[in-house]
Amino acid sequence: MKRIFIISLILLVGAILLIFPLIRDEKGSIEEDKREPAVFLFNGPLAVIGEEEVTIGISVNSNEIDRLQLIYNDSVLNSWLNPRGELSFTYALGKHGIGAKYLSLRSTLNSGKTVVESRITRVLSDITPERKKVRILATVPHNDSNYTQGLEFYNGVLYEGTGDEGNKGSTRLGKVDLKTGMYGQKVGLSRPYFGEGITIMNGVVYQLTWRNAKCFVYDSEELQIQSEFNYNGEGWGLCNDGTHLIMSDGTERITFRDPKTFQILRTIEVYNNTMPITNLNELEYINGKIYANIYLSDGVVAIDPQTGKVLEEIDASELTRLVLPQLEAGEVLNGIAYNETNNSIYMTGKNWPSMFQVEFVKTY
Ligand SMILES: [Ca+2]
Repeated sequence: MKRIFIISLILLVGAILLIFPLIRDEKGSIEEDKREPAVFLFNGPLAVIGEEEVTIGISVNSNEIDRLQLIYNDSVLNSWLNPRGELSFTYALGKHGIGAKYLSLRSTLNSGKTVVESRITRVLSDITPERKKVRILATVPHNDSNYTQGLEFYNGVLYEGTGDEGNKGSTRLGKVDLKTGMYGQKVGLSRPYFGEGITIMNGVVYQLTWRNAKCFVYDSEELQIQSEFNYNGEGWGLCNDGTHLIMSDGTERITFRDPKTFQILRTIEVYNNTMPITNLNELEYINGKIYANIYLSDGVVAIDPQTGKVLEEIDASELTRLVLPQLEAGEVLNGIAYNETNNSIYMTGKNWPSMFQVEFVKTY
């Protein structure tokens, strides 16, 4: 019994001696990693408004830095050689546009090793959006089995594209009779395609799909498929400014694309003066502004196409209230179409029985 006890004791001491250096090593290495050669003096992400100047504080923890660079996305804002102690740099980050960017410290050590410390920075819009609401000018029928994803006029004719609600192969694209709300000429996409936003430009209809990463291209007269494009990510809303296709993907980002190749030409991030506006859905280009339905809300935002700043926030809850008793879950406001031949705006929602001619008026 005594021998067993002694053997156990020896094994225990042996195990402790074996494990202890491992624990010590692990702790030592963690502490070493924590000590970055240079760090920002603010915690968490940084938020700034528009082109206000912000002072960025930096603490240098190492005497071994040959060169320290302050980098904002791809731009080097400042460099220091053999930096010591605390540093600061004052700059208007909004000069590079609004949205989420990376602010980084790149330390190049005397040994040649490079260490990078990054923080997310959000530059918010410096514009307080104008508050507006809808005023109803007329009510017309809408086909309540149309799960509306795209709505746009072309040469005075209303085109509507739908999604495949319930995975039944019910994606449609067609021309709508405003008097009845029903399709005249129409075509369909079979499963697995789930139709999303549509836009019409130079005699061509573009129809996005939700998660199929494919845009179908039809001629606007006969609605025959001519070609298709592939893209990355989800497809939500689509409109055009007469030159470029403008696309949303459910985030706060909007991409401008070449109508001939579907390649991305530029991107904007949509912000108001407090936050990014995500869930951007069906789109419409009206007199130099992009109007976007915000998915699962009664809100529409008007966006500056150059900067991504929100110019107007429009409350369309009056429309939802009028159709609410007949709605099921998910049958939300979605669809803005501008008829430039008579300067009228129409709005509807998914499976809504009505479509409304509206104007946007200031809220006092
Ligand atoms: Ca539209």
